[in-house]
Parts: sequence; structure tokens; C-alpha cells
Amino acid sequence: MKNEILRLLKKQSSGYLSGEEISSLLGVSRTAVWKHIKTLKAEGYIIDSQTKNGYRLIQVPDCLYPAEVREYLSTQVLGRELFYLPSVSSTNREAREKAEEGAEDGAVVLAEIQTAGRGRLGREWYSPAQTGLWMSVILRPEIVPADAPKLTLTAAVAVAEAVMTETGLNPGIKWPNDILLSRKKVCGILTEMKADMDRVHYVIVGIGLNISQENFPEDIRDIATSLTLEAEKKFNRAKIAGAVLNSLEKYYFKLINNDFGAIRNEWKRHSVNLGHKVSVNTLGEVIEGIAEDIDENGLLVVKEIGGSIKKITAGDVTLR
Ligand code: BTX
Repeated sequence: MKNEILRLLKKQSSGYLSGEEISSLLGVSRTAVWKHIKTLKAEGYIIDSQTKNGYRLIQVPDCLYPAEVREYLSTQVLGRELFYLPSVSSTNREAREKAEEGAEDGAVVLAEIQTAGRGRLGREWYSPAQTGLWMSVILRPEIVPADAPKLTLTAAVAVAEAVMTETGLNPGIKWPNDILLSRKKVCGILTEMKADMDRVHYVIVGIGLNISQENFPEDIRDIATSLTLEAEKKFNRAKIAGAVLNSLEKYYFKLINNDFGAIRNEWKRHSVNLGHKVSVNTLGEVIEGIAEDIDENGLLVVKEIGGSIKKITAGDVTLR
């Protein structure tokens, strides 16, 4: 009911809507309308109430409330189930719990702040309040575990496309999981999965996108950036969340319909690695050479100085 009232107020935002009109349109009492308006105000919606004219929505809060994100969603599967948390340790951790409890394919966990946001290999992900998109998507694709890394590349392409359409900026992708603007990291992706040898139970795709930070802590100041810093303007975070999910669904459907080729082409278009000298730190080994390609399984193909070809599943790439 609260969301229905919000929808009416948004439709009528150029003028006032009386409590009586709302109550007859929705078939609830005026007291119920008043109570829901009170809740909306407590959630940060600025609503002017006048005894004579009724209610008028003045401003929507910069929050990732499901009702706000849904306004921008045109998906069939992603975001059917949306879990919103004002604060969480890590949306990936929360998503894992939800997946264990049976959350469906495409369920999404969103938070305003993460108190223990995670990067790969136990690294930290800085996730301050109401400035970024801290989101995890639960996917249940019918793929073999060896194909799961493709999902990281799929998500990277999806985020790059959404950033491009929403901001006009031109992001680059650094294999496997960084989205860069001005050579600085604007987004990281953490893909985790639960699988048997021959079957994936679920994959959690965690996306951390810096949207409106105006500065960063000293230790990452030189390597991190946000959409606001790059474009010098503010963005509606719920709109960005919707755009990322729309784009992720588009490419996820390509992946499960065996069209990784299309994703790979897009990935290559955004790549900042290919054709360049790289140094790749894989667990226990450093490989140096030219990043030649990503193969049909999403592995990075590096031609070493001596000419031998190495295919890399996971690692950290430094551009030389
Ligand atoms: P990564 O291991 O590739 O990158 C982590 C490194 O990035 C850190 O060691 C630090 O140097 C740098 N860093 C930390 N925070 C930021 C930031 N906000 N912006 C730019 N650089 C930063 C990347 O791991 C994967 C990150 C995934 C984050 C999402 S948020 C939603 C979901 N929940 C969760 O706990 N993690 C994912």
C-alpha cells in the first residue's frame, strides 16, 4: 500500500493529491493514508502536507529502496526478488545466506553501506554509506563450474555498458574484474560460487561500483575513482542500479544461451589489456608478456617473452 501511495504521488508530483482522493483511489481509510505518508517521510521522502490541498512529493531520497530501483528495471528475472538492507557486513555474504535459504535465480541483495565489504583473496572493499552500489546477484545458471569465470567477464561487460549509457563516460575493463575510468578503479566484481565437480548450485556476483564519493581514504586515493569524480556531476543511484541489472540480465541471457562469443567481443572492445605488456600475479607465479586475447572460456592468453603461450584462469594484472 505504501508503494502504491508513493506511485500516485510520483504521478502527481506537479500538484497536490488530497488524502480523500488517495483513499478512494486505493480503497483505504484516510488514517491509513496518513500513516503510510508518515512512514515515507521517515524513510527520507520529502512530502509537503497541506490541510487544504493534501500531499505533494517534493523529493525522493538518494536510497536504493526496492521501490526506487524497480522504477528503472526492465528485467524478467533479475531483481524479481530484491532484498534491501540499510547496513550489512557484506552483500555477498548476505546473498550466500539467502541462496542457502533457497532464494531464486536473479535475486538481488542491496545495501547502503557495507561494514566488511570484501574484495578477492580476502582483501577489503571500501563501501561507505549512500555513495555506491553495493550489490550481489544470486544466479543459478545450468553451467559447469569451469564456466563460472565467464560470469565475471559477463558482469564486467554489463557494468561497463551501463556506466557508458548512464554517464557518457567510456570505461575500460582490466582482466578479469576491474572497471576503470582514467586508469583508476571505479568498480570491482567478486564472483563466488557453490558447486559440485559437475554442477553449479549457485553463483554470487558481487558488484561494487563507486558512484558519488568525492574523496577516498589515503591508501586507495591514487587507484580509486567514482562516477561523480569523473563526470563532475551527481547521479541517481537507484537509476544506476536499475541500469546495471538491465544490462546484466541482457548479457546473462546471452551466456546461458551459449553466446559467450557476443560477450567476449564486447569485453574485447572495452579491454585495456589486450595488445599491451602485462605482468600477471597468479597464485605463486608471476607471468610477464603481451596480453594477446581472452579465449572462448574467458581465460587470459599471455604470450611470454620467449614466445610460449600461457592461459590464465585467475590473477592480478599490472599494466606495464
Ligand atoms: P579486488 O581484490 O580486485 O580489489 C580489492 C582492492 O581494491 C583493495 O585491496 C584496494 O586496493 C582496492 N579498493 C578497495 N576498495 C575500493 C573501492 N571502493 N574503489 C576502488 N578500489 C578499492 C574487487 O576485489 C572486488 C570488489 C567487490 C566488491 C563488491 S561490493 C558488493 C559485494 N559485496 C562484497 O563484500 N564484495 C562485493
